[in-house]
Amino acid sequence: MNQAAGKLISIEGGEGAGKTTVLNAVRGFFEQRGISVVSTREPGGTPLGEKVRELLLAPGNRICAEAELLLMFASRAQLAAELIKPELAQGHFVLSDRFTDASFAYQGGGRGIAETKIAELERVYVGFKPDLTLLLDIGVEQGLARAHARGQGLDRIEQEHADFFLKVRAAYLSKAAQEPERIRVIDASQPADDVVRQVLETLEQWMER
Ligand code: T5A
Repeated sequence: MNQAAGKLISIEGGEGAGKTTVLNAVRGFFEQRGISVVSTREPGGTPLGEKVRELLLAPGNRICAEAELLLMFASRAQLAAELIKPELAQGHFVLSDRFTDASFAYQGGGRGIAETKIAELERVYVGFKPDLTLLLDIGVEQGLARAHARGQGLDRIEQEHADFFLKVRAAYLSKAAQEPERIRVIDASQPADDVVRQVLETLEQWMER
């Protein structure tokens, strides 16, 4: 791999998949190899994006599917312009807690917006995909149980029905099947140490390509 080139790595998964633990492990993996990593998240990651995130996640806000999709992309366009593109241009690695695949899964699979519409927004307003995506796959019940066990209350999207999350999971797995080189599926139902082990093996393999 050309170490001088910046790379974007995203971490995806349903609710309670364990992205936070994995994000820390991925950051550690690169830092141990002397590669500086900038972490960010979606929606959010910039001052504007964090305001959009509050709008999107506040329980009780009434947001139609199309507005939800466009707000996700507003946050993403700002993040791409303000942080991701400049960091990649400097040869840095960017680690993002979710990116456009989440829109395909949640607004596409979950809300039923056509994949072609989301792909068009991706093409016109983002213009790039992550170099590597780690998809933390977990059964919906198990993931929601973890999210509930955090005891922090549920945000607007977490309050959706199980059926919504079943569609989200199916859409993620379908995208991974379409792009198996970029999207690596990790079995996130395992204890945290085992999940991290799978992630580190995947990263080692990816770095050696
Ligand atoms: N969204 C986002 C869209 O709809 N479209 C989009 O385009 C984008 C970008 C916010 C929401 O926005 C939606 C998706 C989301 O609904 P978010 O901030 O990523 O996105 O919100 P969440 O997915 O809700 O993030 P969580 O913090 O809930 O999930 P994590 O990070 O996957 O879970 P984490 O790491 O906090 O773990 C949850 C709990 O499980 C435990 C942890 O300790 C924690 O208590 N845990 C484990 N327990 C047992 N075994 C393991 N292996 C464990 N790993 C973690």
